[in-house]
Amino acid sequence: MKDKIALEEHFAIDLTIEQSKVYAKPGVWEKLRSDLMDVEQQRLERMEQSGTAFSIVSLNAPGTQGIPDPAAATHVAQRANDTLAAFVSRHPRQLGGFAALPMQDPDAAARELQRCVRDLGFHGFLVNGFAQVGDLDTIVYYDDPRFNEFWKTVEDLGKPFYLHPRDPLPANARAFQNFPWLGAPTWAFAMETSTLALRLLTSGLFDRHPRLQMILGHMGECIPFHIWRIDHALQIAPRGNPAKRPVSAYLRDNVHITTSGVFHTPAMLLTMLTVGSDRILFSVDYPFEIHAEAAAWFDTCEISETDRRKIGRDNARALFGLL
Ligand code: GRE
Ligand code: ZN
Repeated sequence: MKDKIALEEHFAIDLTIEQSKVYAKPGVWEKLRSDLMDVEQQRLERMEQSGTAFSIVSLNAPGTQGIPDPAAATHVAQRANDTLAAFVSRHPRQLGGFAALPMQDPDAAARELQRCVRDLGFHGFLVNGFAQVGDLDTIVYYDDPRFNEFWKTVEDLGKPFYLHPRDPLPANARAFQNFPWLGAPTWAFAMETSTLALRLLTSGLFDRHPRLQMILGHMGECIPFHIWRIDHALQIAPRGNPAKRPVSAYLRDNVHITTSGVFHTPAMLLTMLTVGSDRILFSVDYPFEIHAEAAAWFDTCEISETDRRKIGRDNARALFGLL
């Protein structure tokens, strides 16, 4: 398929690039580093070679969510967004942007989102798991009441947000101690991100703001596989769950799921059977994953050509209002 749209595609700036070093295998950091810093050269060539016509680009993780000082996080977010906007303005037919936001300061985050959408033409924002605020050991989750006005701004702007993984803090990850190979994309990203997505989905956020649209990567971070059990358990024992509807109902109305980093047909079919092909979108997760591998799988996997068009391109066009 020649004209795919991909939307979990990362870049870095000088102020955030070092955050990704821990994720590079020995000997390949220089390559990952240059692939993250490059937006206009190899990235565009690799897109072209594998039939991705358009990428929505976002800052590397944990990005501004890993910068505890609110003023510093705001500064880095603005720098990243201005840098990305310059790339987009030079390649408007191939590149779009998701904003990085200083979630340490909800008012500043709302203002930066408005600037990015209204002035820079961005398609929404990407936020990583949780934000450290004040110091490295203090965490805020986005269901916190301090974000009430922020979420209202997001809904009013009418743009989706991408909830992207980051590793849990070591204090919240004792089961991973001495097993670093189970961290990051192996397992910790999905466990952490699915938990945080379920916090948002059961917090009442989507009852208060029914037009909000959340995007999850990695084939839904295991939630589609587990959705029957989640609904069933909450029905038998709600234990104070404030959400008005079953989680599966929000999954159908408020969630989109991308193929980033999961190039596996059984997982795709399960996700299609669970949420339908209208809510699934192609993505790569470049440069942590490569376009060639994503395309080799997606372009030939055993789904109908109708579904391939929707997932590869048309659903993203509809969600973001692209031409
Ligand atoms: C990502 O941002 O998607 C990512 C990382 C580190 C390792 C793998 C990965 O930040 O997919
Ligand atoms: Zn990613």
